[in-house]
Amino acid sequence: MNETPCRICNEPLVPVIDFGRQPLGNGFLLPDQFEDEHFFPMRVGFSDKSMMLQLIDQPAPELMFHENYAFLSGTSKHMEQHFRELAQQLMGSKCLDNDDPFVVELGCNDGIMLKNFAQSNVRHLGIEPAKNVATIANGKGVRTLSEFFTESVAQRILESDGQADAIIAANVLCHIPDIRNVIAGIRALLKPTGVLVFEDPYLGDVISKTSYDQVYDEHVFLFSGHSVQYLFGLYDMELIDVQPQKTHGGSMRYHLAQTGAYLVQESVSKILENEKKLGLNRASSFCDFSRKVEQSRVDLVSLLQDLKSQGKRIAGYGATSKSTTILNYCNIGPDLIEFISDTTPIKQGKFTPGMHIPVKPYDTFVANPPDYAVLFAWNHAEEIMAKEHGFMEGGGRWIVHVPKVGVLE
Ligand code: JHZ
Repeated sequence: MNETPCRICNEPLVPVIDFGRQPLGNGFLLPDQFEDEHFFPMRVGFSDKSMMLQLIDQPAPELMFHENYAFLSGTSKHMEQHFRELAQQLMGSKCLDNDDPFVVELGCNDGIMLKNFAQSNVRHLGIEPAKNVATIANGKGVRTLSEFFTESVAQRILESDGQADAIIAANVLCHIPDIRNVIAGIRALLKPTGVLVFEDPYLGDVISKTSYDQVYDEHVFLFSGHSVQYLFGLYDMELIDVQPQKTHGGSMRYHLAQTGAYLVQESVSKILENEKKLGLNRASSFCDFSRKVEQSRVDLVSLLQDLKSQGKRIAGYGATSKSTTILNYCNIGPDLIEFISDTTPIKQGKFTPGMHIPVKPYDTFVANPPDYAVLFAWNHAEEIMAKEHGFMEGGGRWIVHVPKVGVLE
């Protein structure tokens, strides 16, 4: 047993996997910052009581989310569409069916979702701790406060705007270590008929696809129906619906409300039943996952070394936060991967966290295509394949690591 207690139930955590020393997932940096780079021991633990898979240690939030935060949601066309559809679904839902609905989004990033509410003149408020990203959202006409959402921020919003009909959080709650304080704030801010809709990478997909790259500093929790039900039950809230999503390599959209306020959909019992079969509610089930992760590392490193020994040039596609875990856990550096192409200007010209592989603009990939490209942005595969015919026609090949390491034919 490890001594760090569960952030939800305070019981000791059972360590299930150790990824070793890891840097910040989005800590892209310049050579003069190499020496002071921040590392932390990335171990994952599980509590049989709260059924929550979580990081045992996590760097301070201020180290991860600040005025130079590197990830912008709007870099994917598919994600734009995904959030437009979610906004439309919510605008037609029962909880917003009144004269002056009010919607709050936690971690609204660059306003990718709330801009849809802003364009429809729905009263809204975004909360985004990363200042540079909040400025972009405000620039799009999305009313955004730049701070971390807490119970006391919820009180301030209550005084200025009143209770919310819906609170949304997409790829946000799994980042927050002090989640209990945030849920207390959500509970206070929501109307009795209000609904919380949030989505995050789903533990069931991570386990079934061995997508261990979903574990990095920012993702302190990997949720399941079981852990979400336990956690919100502490605040007299219940799961009323769940909807699996394709985004981020397999996510789950959870709908929650005050206990008894809404009819609970059948989807909830179905997902819980399925999770029991997969063993997502027991620490002992993660031994097999841990073995598969280790095998994935061996397979990826030997594939890259083999190609390199044949004189092939290898690059990466998408300097994702997820790739930070892969590169550091597998100890893959510039000797194996020449550069990683990424469309996000703030990452370009910098080096990847920990392994210091150069990040280059997409033009470099087009002008000087490698023989092989590791698809680090594998969760955007559909969108990327649709626009990258030229790479394969020119003889280029994709290397994937999810669900199994291999070369796409
Ligand atoms: P992408 C981030 O994770 C961080 P990441 C965060 N912690 C989280 O939870 C999820 O997002 C939501 C580039 N790209 O979406 C853009 C191309 O270069 O997998 C991005 O840098 N060309 C908040 O970083 C990266 O790849 C393209 O055609 O793992 C994709 O990052 C496309 C589509 C993307 O999230």
